[in-house]
Formats: sequence, structure tokens, C-alpha cells
Amino acid sequence: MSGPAVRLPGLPAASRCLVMGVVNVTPDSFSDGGRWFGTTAAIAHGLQLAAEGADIVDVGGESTRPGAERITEAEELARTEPVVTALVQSGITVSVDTTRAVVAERALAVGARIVNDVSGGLADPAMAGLIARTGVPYIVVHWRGPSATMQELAVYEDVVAEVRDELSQRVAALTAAGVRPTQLIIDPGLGFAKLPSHNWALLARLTALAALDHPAGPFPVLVGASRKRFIGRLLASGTGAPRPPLECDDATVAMTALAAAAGAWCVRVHAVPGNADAVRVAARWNEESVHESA
Ligand code: PMM
Repeated sequence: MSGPAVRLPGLPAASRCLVMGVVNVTPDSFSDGGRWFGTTAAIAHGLQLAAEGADIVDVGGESTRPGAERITEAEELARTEPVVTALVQSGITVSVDTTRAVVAERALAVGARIVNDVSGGLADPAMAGLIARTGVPYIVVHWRGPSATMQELAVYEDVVAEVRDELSQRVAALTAAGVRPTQLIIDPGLGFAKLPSHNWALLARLTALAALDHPAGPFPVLVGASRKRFIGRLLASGTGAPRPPLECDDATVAMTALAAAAGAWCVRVHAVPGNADAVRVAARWNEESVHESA
């Protein structure tokens, strides 16, 4: 992987894996059950995540849980824009989690610095042009289709090779539209058209994935494992009941330590403090491994 030291346009150079805190301005997200739905609650939560050590706060207005139906563009704008505006005004580095170019454009206009697109540009043909024009860092997530039907698309012969090929195709399409490779961060899209076994295979091969099939690789990698269902399944009780998402934060910290030690650029998490500690532990650990191999 290119590791955390990578430079992205408009962002300070990082000496360790970054922590992205999540603000879902939605009534129905799987990971936090709609606790931050409403402008005031969402802003307060974003401020808290930053105070706890989040380097970036990711603001999203549309739930991507499996089976979720889409909301209108107007609704998504009404949910995200005031929250992005307030967090930017407080000096926070904000990313906007959206698949719609219009929502991304409005967020950038009020000061968001990163676009996080779980469809990797596939959901909205206008997204590539916006990213090329604005030059901002863009998170390209592996995606095969909308949330309503994505689990039917979780069919792979070799998940690592296929995700790598499909992300390589997205990077080729984006650069053909004028996006510079230095703007791009890639993301395996854990849980997006993936079964638990697919997610684990991808996590174990992050370095292979980061190279992609592209001359500009390796790319910085973002890992979004926090509170996801496959962690809950791993930690299921004796009766087979999955561990609820809000009880998966300790396991998320373990995933963060492993991802950061493997060279991830950023982890996207719901609870910041433990993960902020984990990235520091991994950075110190890796520093020593560099000395050892020198
Ligand atoms: N997962 C969710 C939403 N946005 N963005 C990126 N880059 N990577 C992810 O894995 C990702 C994402 C799923 O929703 P959640 O907010 O409930 O975890």
C-alpha cells in the first residue's frame, strides 16, 4: 500500500493512519439506529467526534443499509448541507458521503474537502466531471448496485481479483474523465454486495488490492469496517444471534489496529477514542518495523 504518508490535494500530510468519524444524518442507519437524525443532534455529534480525535468527519444523509430505498435529492440536501456548513465553520475537515454530484457540489461549495462516494462514480454520471473540475480527494468505493438489491450481487469466484479489477476499471473511467490519480483513495466497500467471507478475504489482502491494475498505484486505502454486520456475525452468541452493532466497537478497534498496521490511509469509524488510540499504536509499531528492516 502507499501507506498513510501519502499527500492528497488540500489535506495536510499524515504521519499515521487517519481516523474518519461518521455522522449519519439518517433515521435508519444500521450502525447507529438514527441517533443523529436532525440537524442539531448531527452537528453536536460531529463536534464531539472531532473533539475526541477524528481527523475527518464524514457527513451522509442517505442510508446505505442493505435493502434501503433511496431518498430524494432535496431531502438529502436538507439533511447534509446545514451539518456540513456548521462543522466546516468550526474548522473541521469534512467529507461528504453521497453518490449524487449535486449533493457533493453543494457540500464542496460550503467547504467540504473530500467526496466519499460509495458507488465509486457509478450511481451518477455527473460525479466524475465534478471531481475532475474541483480537484478534491475522492473516495472510490467498490460497488455493484443500489442498496435495495446489492446483496443479490454478492457473487464472486475470486473476490479479491474481481474487486481489484472492478476498482481498476473505475479508476480508468475516472482518469479518462479528467480526474488526476493523485486525487483518488480506494475502498473495498465492505458489506456492499459482499458476504462476510468476502469481507474477510478483502481485509486480509489490502496490500494486493491497493496496487490495482493501474500504473499510478498503489493507491491510499480507506477501510470502513466499523460496526458492520460481518463483525456482529463473527462475535455471535452461543445461540447464533449476531452481536448488535453498538456492541461491536471493541472489535472495530482491533480491526483498526490491523488495518493501520497493514498500511491503510484511513479508517471510517462510529466511535472515535479507541480507534484514535489504535492508529497511534500501529504507527509506533510500524516505525519500529521500518528500523528493523533497515
Ligand atoms: N460504509 C457505509 C457508508 N459509507 N463510505 C466508505 N468510504 N466506506 C464504507 O465502507 C462505507 C461508507 C455504511 O454505512 P454506516 O455509516 O452505517 O457504516
